[in-house]
Amino acid sequence: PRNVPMAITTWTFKNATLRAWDVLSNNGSALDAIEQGVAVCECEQCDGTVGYGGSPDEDGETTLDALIMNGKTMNVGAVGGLRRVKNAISVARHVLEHTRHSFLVGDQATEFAVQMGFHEESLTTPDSKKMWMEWHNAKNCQPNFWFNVLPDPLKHCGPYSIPPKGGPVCPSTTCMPDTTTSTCQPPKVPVPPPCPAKKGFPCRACRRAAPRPRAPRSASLPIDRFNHDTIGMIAIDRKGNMAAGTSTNGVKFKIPGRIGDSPIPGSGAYVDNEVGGATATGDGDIMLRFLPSFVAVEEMRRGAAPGAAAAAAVARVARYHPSFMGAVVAMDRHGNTGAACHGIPAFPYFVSDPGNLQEPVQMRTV
Ligand code: SD4
Repeated sequence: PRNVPMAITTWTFKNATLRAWDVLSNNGSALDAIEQGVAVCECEQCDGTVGYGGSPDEDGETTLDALIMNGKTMNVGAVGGLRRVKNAISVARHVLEHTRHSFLVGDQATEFAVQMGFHEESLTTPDSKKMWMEWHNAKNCQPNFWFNVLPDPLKHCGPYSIPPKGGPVCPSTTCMPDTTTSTCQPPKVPVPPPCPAKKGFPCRACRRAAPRPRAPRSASLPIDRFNHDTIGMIAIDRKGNMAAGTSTNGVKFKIPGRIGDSPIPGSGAYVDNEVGGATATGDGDIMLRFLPSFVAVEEMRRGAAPGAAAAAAVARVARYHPSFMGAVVAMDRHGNTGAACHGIPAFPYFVSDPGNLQEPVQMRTV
């Protein structure tokens, strides 16, 4: 192996990379480097998009997603929608090492964390409260209902093509055949009552008063896009063992319960000692459908260099979603690194520099 040990991190998260480097250069394991490096960002609330006090959901709560993967055993520990516990990456490591499972979510992930000795506390801060209040007041209730739903969700219904006996075959499960007129009709969804525009009215209660029309699969959320700065990290230690991990508080004003790409193995990160690792950041609702980290690792398995592998993974997503925003970083088992991005002017990432004791980590850009 050439550039070993080595760590690589998404975005400008220098302190996290320095911590990982510290662990690795003191003969620590790749798993420890990932856990401790990522934990730095969780404590520092890197860019407000990692850790507590950032990206409140529609209800104002911050929840955390994290993943850690061991490239030697191909085992995974992950948490999704973790509530009221700050150390998401460490809880994920506990899932990895103290359970036979891979992924715990929501309140039960919290319960597990508490049983493991983690401290339970609110993840809301004055900043996240203010951010949520401003958003909430600006929406004035009614638009809030529709906030995460595409306009005209029912327009999906189109005309049927072959009218068989007994009524038309309708093109989607949301369309109902009308045998009298031989047309496809949208289902009769009760129109949500407008919320009274009263200050402080609980929008969520209003939203629940009527069923939420389902957004079509192609929905791209009209949210404040690219509030995306998940930390993703890949490390290789002196023994040649590799690990990868991610941690994020997701996207701002998401529907409570939404989980993005970051904690999904193969999507947020993936690593295999025999090949290398990759991690992704960006528009998680789209990216998770394409498992870009898995794709990048498999590209490297087929012989691609890390940069080309990352580019192939990004290109796969872009083929279907030309306006998506995201990036993939990759590192092979020899410590060679590369990255690719799409839909953003530039994507910075940090790489440790084993040969340079003065500046042990360096920022690069694609
Ligand atoms: C998500 N992918 O939850 C995460 C957010 C993110 O950079 O940026 N990633 O969609």
